[in-house]
Formats: sequence, C-alpha cells, structure tokens
Amino acid sequence: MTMTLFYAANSCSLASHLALAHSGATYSARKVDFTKSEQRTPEYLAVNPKGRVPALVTERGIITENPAILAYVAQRFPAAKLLPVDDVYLFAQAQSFNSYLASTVHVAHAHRYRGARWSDDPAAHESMRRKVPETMTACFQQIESDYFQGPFVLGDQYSACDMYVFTISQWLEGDEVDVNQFAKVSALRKWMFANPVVQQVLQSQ
Ligand SMILES: N[C@@H](CCC(=O)N[C@@H](CS)C(=O)NCC(=O)O)C(=O)O
Repeated sequence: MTMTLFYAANSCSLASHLALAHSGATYSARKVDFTKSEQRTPEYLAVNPKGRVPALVTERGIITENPAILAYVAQRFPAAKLLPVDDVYLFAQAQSFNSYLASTVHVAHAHRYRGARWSDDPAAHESMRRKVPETMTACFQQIESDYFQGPFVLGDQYSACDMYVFTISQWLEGDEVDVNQFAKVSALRKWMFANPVVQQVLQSQ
C-alpha cells in the first residue's frame, strides 16, 4: 500500500509534504480544497475527524499533527536524516522546536483568520487579528535567538525542522511581518527556494 498525504494549498501540511518528498518514500498526495470546504465533508472527516490537514494514511492507520508525521517519516526513512532519530537528546531538541511551531507559532498565526475558534464576538476577532503582527514577530525573534543554530535550525544538518519553519514563514507577509528582519530564517528561505525538491513540492500544490 502506498501512503497518502492529505494536504491543502498554503497550509501547514506543506511541512509534512516536504518531509515526505525528501524522504524518498513512495506516496501519493491528495489535495483538500479549502475554498470548497472539503475539510468538512463526511468523506474527509472519515480520514481526519478534526477536519484539518495534514493527515497521512499509512498501512497501519492514519497519523495527524505535523510533529507526529514528521517524527514518523524521519524514523521510518532514517537514511534521509530528516531528524536526529539516533540521539535521544538531539531528537528531543528537534521535537521541542517542532512542538513550539505547532502549539505556539501556528496558533498565534491562526488568530488572524480563525478567531471564531475562540470567540463568537466579531469585535474580539478584530482584536485578535490586530495582535498577530506583534505575536508572530515575537515568535520569530524567539526562533532566531533561542532555537536556530545556523545555517540550519539544528546546525549543519538540513532537517524537518527547517521544512516546518519554512512553511510557517510563508505566512509572515500576510501577517504583516517583514521576514527580512530575521537573518537566519531569510537565509534558510533563500537556500530552500533554490532546492529542487522544495520547488517540485511548491509547484505541485
Ligand atoms: N496542530 C495541527 C494543526 C492543523 C491545522 O490547523 N491545519 C489547518 C491548515 S494550516 C487546517 O486544516 N485548517 C482547516 C480548518 O480550520 O477548517 C498540525 O500541526 O498538524
């Protein structure tokens, strides 16, 4: 059985998509069209009852949540060196970074478009939206000062952490944050845009 990744354009599923493409795995990618609310159809809710992407269908079942998918792909295809799976401490550091992106940075960004998750009050949505440039700037400052070793997040090894932060950095312009103020992230983005596998995945979206 070939694995299947359910993804949506311009979404966080790009991180898992990049990791699969770099892993050498045989997989197929199925687009979930948010403009048609396909993530809320019974067919997709049978794949992921949370109505979110990414979801990775494997021989043994379905995996959701980017940090889990990234860890799974990295451990299943260790030759791709997507994460330092042989070193428990370094693996925990990588998990710390990916968990920070999923639980804090992504959620900060979601306050721009998804305020309805937290409030029914349109004034509160607007208030949350206004805060996003400040919170996303603070998050990326934290990434640069406390996590990013350079030239890649984990140091010399290109990893799934880079793929994930690249994915979220794609949202900064829409969040009214100038990515150029983050030197390490900007250099990584330049390197990744020149990477043929990244280009192939971006064009397939
Ligand atoms: N914590 C989840 C977040 C998944 C998530 O929120 N995905 C968004 C796209 S970036 C989504 O599917 N949104 C659809 C919706 O809210 O209807 C992960 O990291 O995989």
